[in-house]
Amino acid sequence: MTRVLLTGFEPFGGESVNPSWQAVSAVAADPPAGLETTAVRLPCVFGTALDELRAAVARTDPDLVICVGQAGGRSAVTVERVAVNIDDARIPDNAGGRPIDEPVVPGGPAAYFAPLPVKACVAAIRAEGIPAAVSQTAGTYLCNHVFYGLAHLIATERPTLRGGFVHVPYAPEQVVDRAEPSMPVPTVARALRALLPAAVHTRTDLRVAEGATH
Ligand code: PCA
Repeated sequence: MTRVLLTGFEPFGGESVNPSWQAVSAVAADPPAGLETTAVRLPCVFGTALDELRAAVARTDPDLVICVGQAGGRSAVTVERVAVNIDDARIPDNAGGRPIDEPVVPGGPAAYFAPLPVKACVAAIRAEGIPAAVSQTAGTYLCNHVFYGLAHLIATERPTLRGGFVHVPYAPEQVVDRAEPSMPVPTVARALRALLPAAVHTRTDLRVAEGATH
């Protein structure tokens, strides 16, 4: 049995829900065949979020870790390509912390590519009829923080682990009074269910153009 750890985040920035947690808990309750899936909710707090991720990895000893976060304003499920070694918080975290231009890991490399076949993951989601794309930046807030910390853990301590980060749009209930894109949480959960087997089984990523011109 392949063990999968999924993480989502608690709400932040004045929202009362976070679709990342709603979606990963739905997937863990009804996982794809052959995958033993655990979902963990991370706090939206610098440092603590990474401590809790590391503890969850130690506890569940997974083969694959997919961390998920809300990216308000995006219209597709996006699989992140690169994590950067910087915390630069535009808004305070849920404990009031607001690092500016601090490294996630002092002395760590500037960036890591996701140890994940990102293009095959995107293709698997699209095959379900759900909009998906490769993203070239996970930002510089909590999601990048956790993504970089995961990539660093894999690079330095767990070379056989695969892992990556997926950003998801707002849930419709978050944007009823705003002209912002959204995606129903059951659709996001379906996208994640499609991504997991591709992430586990793809050995060589697809060689298709998914770059950006800006
Ligand atoms: N999204 C934020 C942090 C938590 C979340 O769900 C981000 O993109 O950094």
